[in-house]
Amino acid sequence: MNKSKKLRTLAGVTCLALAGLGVAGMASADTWRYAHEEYEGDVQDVFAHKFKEYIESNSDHSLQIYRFGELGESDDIMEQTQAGILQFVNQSPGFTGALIPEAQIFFIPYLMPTDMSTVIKFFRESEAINDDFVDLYSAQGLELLKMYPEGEMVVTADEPVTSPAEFEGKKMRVMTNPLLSSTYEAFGATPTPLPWGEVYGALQTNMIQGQENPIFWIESGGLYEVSPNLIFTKHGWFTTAMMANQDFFNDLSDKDKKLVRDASNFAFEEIIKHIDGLADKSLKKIMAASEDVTVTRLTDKQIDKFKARAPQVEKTFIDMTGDSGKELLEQFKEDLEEVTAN
Ligand code: 6CS
Repeated sequence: MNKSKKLRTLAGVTCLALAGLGVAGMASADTWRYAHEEYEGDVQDVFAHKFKEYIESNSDHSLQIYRFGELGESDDIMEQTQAGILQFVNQSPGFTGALIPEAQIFFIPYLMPTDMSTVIKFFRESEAINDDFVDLYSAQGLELLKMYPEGEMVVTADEPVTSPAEFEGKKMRVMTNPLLSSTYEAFGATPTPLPWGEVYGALQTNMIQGQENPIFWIESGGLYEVSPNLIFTKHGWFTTAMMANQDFFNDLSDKDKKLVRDASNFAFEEIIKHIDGLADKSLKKIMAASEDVTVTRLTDKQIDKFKARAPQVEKTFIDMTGDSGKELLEQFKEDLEEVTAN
């Protein structure tokens, strides 16, 4: 080997050695995968991108986000997270009933308050949300990072419905959890559980005559085109949950665990700002896009008829979940009393 070649080889070896030292002395920069259930610009997508923004501005890690349909339905992304293929997933309790029956608590009608600031206070402060649910998800290998509200539930149907009697004979799509079926049975309708991907087509072909969702989703998914009568029943809020595969989370350094928790808190605060006024904006867009849309806001008297059916759903929830569900419900109610009292 001539002298200059020897020098070049030596420089190469030194660079490699330094690079090796660098790697040993630094935390590795990983790419984490995160899937959610919605489309570009929807609430879960905004949450995911705020989470990504925080992670990428405060570490060398990066986040790859997958939206609805890119990796399958909600059940598919949950399976992939439990298998460790994905590190993070956003799955709504509406689809988590088979895995965690207690998650169906959000489908007991008229349990949640209707005004947004109380709902947000509840999500921030509730022991049931921030402690009890963490344990329930943990038993399924999942590190629950945040539960957050997306918007008030609004029913859409082929005609304006104002009473349980008017729901009779209507097949209403519900997310795939048995308690939500009980709610719509109690409301007088025929519940039809379907994954999201089948809802628009089923409404279009009149296989079903209605469904429920927050207004932003009725707008973004174009549901008003095929189910134009919007009914404000005030019976609940669409809630969702963001979590990590627990083995992955447990293996993170303390610094990265903190990073992930801080990123979840940051995304939560951003989403609260994002959903403020979103329903009104979305309703305006719907009204501008279609002349067929009707809006029915049930009166207190009309709501009372639906509310009267809630205790039977609460009983079904306890039958389905036993002592664990009963305790959760008690805590939930205690937390609600606290946030409404102050
Ligand atoms: O109704 C559904 O299935 C969907 N609704 C919302 C607001 N988000 C995702 C979910 O799949």
